[in-house]
Amino acid sequence: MAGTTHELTRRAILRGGVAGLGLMALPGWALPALAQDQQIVPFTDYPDGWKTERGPESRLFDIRTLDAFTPADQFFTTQHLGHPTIDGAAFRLQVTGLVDREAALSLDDLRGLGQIDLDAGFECSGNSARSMQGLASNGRWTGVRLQDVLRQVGVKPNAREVVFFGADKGTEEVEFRGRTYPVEQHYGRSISIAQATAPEPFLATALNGAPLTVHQGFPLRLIMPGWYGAPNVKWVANIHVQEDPYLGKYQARWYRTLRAETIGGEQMWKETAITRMRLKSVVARVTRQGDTLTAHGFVLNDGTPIRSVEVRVDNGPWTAATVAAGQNTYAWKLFSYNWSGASPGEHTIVSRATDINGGVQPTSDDLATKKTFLEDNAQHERTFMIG
Ligand SMILES: Nc1nc2c(c(=O)[nH]1)N[C@H]1C(S)=C(S)[C@@H](COP(=O)(O)O)O[C@H]1N2
Ligand SMILES: [Mo]
Repeated sequence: MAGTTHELTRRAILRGGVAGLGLMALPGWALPALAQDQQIVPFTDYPDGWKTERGPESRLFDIRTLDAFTPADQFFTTQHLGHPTIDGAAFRLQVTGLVDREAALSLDDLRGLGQIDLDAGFECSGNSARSMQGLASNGRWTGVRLQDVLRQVGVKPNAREVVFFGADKGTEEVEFRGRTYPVEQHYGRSISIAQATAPEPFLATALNGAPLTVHQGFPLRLIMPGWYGAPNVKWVANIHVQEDPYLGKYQARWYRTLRAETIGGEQMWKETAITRMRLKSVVARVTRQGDTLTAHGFVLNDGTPIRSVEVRVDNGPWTAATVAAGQNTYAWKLFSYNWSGASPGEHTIVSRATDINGGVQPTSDDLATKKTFLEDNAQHERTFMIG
């Protein structure tokens, strides 16, 4: 396989690790620091010149530095309309539409509703082998439950849909029957009233114990635990409750998947919205200590408990990896796998996850009836070099 051998230094691993989280307590299942006689085994599948920085506002996470939590300055980041600048002291979250009492809530008002922590990871629905799975990260978020905000303002009986508008906006060409209309639009996403009043949706003000960075949506972002990145609206400025479905570009057109499904014995083509994450596991890092090799990786999904992760080296048998117990429902789940006896030269490694409902991570062949590129949760074979 072509490509340069990417060196990842011991220092980069330590820098990327939990050490960066300051006072945060280490969870029992955090990855251990490298031992003195343990080396990083280089992957050979990174394209030439691969780097994490994609521009001032866009970054991939280098999954070789995988740990329980992704430091804020390494958290992957992307958006469509650039970064808005928001003064946290003057900030007011507008809550409007079909509510009993429209409100303008300061950050202190929000904190007063009761703060909790939530461990949640997510990936961009466009994440795949093409970006070396770097559009994924995991964080500890602090904030308030959306249901507590909605209870505060009171939701009217005819409310059906809750729309989240970011402060970010730009001129968009809205296409309609062959013509385009340039209008200024905010990034907007919606969820149903049933989804919005469930316990999970979360308005975060902090990541890993510090206020949100502008990249992650300062001062307020929505976290939909177990969902892809797009619904996790950053810089939330307005929550608007309405009866009609919201059909904005980033809800109704930009984040869709076209795939075949067998319905009543017939193949039907369905376009579905990007919501819950599909089951994915990835081998992120391989280390070596004497004759023992260890692979580490992560699993992301919608929070359904994981039954197993299996690893296959050099097209041998699928063998069970260890998924540590007690990892939080919506966090990414770390797994590890040990083996020995690897000969010098290039090798392959791939993982596949299975959930407790028997859902198995697909191969890329299994995804042949998925025509659009989002939601690519295919097994991702990696190559690495033993010197
Ligand atoms: N306001 C706003 N929120 C947004 C976006 C955006 O363009 N504007 N992009 C979404 C997409 S597509 C992704 S993948 C995630 C990325 O979040 P991150 O930058 O914290 O990783 O933000 C989501 N939230
Ligand atoms: Mo995304």
